Amino acid sequence: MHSYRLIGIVILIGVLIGCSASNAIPSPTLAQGPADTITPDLTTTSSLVQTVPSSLATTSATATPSTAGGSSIRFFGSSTNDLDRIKIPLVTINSSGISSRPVNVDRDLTLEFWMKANAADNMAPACEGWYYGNIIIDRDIFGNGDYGDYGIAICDGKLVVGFSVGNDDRLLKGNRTVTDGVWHHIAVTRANSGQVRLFVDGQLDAQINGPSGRIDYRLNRPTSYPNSDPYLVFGAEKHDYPGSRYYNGLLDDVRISNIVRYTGDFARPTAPHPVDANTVALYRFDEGSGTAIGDSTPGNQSPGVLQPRTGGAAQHWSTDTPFASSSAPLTPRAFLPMIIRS
Ligand SMILES: [Ca+2]
Ligand SMILES: [Ca+2]
Repeated sequence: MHSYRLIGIVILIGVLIGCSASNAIPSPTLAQGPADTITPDLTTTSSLVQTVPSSLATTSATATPSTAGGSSIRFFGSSTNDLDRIKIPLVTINSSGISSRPVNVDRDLTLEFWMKANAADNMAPACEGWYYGNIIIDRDIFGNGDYGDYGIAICDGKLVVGFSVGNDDRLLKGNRTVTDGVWHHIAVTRANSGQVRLFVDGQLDAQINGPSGRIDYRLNRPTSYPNSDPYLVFGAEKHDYPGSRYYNGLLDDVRISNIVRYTGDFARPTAPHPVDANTVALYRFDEGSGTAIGDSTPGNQSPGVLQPRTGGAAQHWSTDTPFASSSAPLTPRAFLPMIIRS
């Protein structure tokens, strides 16, 4: 019964296409049909994302990691309970006491990474604090910044970058929309003088005078949040503060440096970030599986851990990278078949 109806529809469409082509008669019905499926309503797509996460997992899990193109990390933006994120300890505790890992940068700093995300998956509105956005990088400590804390998030489709020293909390607001479903190279520089600059694809996007002075995590500081405060976190609000928003998208090749690398526009990189003397941590995310996150600087001194959301680690690995874009789609295109079917 169903197949007969389907065949009938196919024949009908075929006839209509045939008529349209041979007689050049405009067909409003046909013209509107495909257009609706090509440009799905973002709100509708977003609701579909919530209901069919398994298809995303399949896309990532079945992709074969390529040694040539490497891999990136996929965050899903919804999990709490310390999941769906990467955690990198800022300090080491051993028999000789507590010490900083190299990633615990104290003064001049450059954070660079590649991101790919869609607007419908990162809906935080314009904000006056990075902690209200869809958080990509979180080096917060609960409450005031003490020596210092900082974070990078998406608000209204643009990046925001916040630095706090003591109770001096300042926010840089980006201008360019980055949630357009393509890879962007992001660089944030912060000088000990307080100057903060944001570069999108090598172009200066915004700058502010932030608070000056050291911004590292203070060793031996007391904390009620030992499982989140002394960590650098990717893809989540590290404290799972109620109402927080999380980054939903891809992240790759995060390089952290102890200098201000850029003071003006630069050419968008065409290859993964190299390691040099000022690179204090580099996360290539080329492992392709599992939960260990290596630091590609000599000695792997600031490694991290992927905390998968429900469903396991495989769904977090993607072969879609800035340098070898694969067919693995982000969310909207992934759900076209569902929209057509309905
Ligand atoms: Ca804080
Ligand atoms: Ca990579």
